[in-house]
Amino acid sequence: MEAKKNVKASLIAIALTLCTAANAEVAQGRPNVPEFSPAFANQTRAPELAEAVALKTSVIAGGLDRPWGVEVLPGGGYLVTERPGSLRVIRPGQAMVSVRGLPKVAYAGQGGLLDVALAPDFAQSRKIFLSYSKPIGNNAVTAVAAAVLSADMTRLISLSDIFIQTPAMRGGRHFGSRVVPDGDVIYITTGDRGAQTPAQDLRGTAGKVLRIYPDGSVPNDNPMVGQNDVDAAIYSYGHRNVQGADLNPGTGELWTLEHGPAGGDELNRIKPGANYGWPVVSYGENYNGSPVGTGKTSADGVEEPRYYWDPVIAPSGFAFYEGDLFDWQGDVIAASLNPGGIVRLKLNGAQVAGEARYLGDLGRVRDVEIDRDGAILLLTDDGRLLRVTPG
Ligand SMILES: [Ca+2]
Repeated sequence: MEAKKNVKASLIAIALTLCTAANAEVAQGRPNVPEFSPAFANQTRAPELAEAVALKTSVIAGGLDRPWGVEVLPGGGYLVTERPGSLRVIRPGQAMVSVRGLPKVAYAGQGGLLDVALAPDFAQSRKIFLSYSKPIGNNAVTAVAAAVLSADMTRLISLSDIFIQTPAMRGGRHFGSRVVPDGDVIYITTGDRGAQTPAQDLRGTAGKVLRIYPDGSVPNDNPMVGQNDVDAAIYSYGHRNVQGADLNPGTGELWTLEHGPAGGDELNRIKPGANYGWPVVSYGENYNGSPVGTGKTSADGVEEPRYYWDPVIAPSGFAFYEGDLFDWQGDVIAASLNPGGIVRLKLNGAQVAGEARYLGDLGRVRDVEIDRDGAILLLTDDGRLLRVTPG
């Protein structure tokens, strides 16, 4: 009887251990701000996704100079930006082409040529969008140019700026940015230029998500149209430095990733007109250990991040997975600059259900895209364009 009881107790102990293991978070460092707690379950340190995954990486191209953004061409091949100011056409088995006619960029600090995006009708129009830090006197701004890529893909035609951030500021920090076309409109993400307060100033476009037409004009149904002393291109505000953005394939909504300070990287679901809190509230603290803003994580009228990281993953680009090679439909696949590799989040509606991290040995990953066959494309800071497939 006693022995039977002990067996039962052991089984319960084993079951509890398995339970604990199944609910354990991804291995990571101690939080910068241990006194902060999430606003809802799984807003941070969600259970580690348990399934065994083997990944194979293959190199499409190497020797790139600080690559930043990648797009898949509908006819095969890739467009890759290099932050010093080059746009490359990469086609397997062919020599890399450097596209002529690029805008002059302010290549300093985090600035330079940033994202590239294809217009939804690229196959017919050959229109592309480039975001970059634009020099204005001794200052710089985040700007977005539209251009037509010549049929032979050697030069840009009819290059013109369709967005120029205001105000122009000094320094090389926090330019964002990503460009996400969505039907007739495009979303542009920016950063606070390291100055914090511009993110809450609705007269300017630093620290915002913007929504404009491809000709630069503002849609009549933007959330702040008709308000005084407000830039009507603003779609959401209170962002620190947004370097990841994609459309959720399940809902069509824009989701973003932004860099926090020490702790407080955020995954956000973007709602029109909403305030995302920076620099009033944050799940992180300033690098010198002082509190951000009110020192609180939440405030009335501020949207909660759908997920946050402390310590940070330093997220750059991300893509929602859509494809047939992985059973990861609708998962967030994010580039991590630190600790590096990629971070996967499984969603359950607008909540995170689990987190996993892969390929940390790649070091700093700058952008993520999904290839035509469902492979995951990665750009690394050390100059490689990689394809990731099941191992
Ligand atoms: Ca926030």
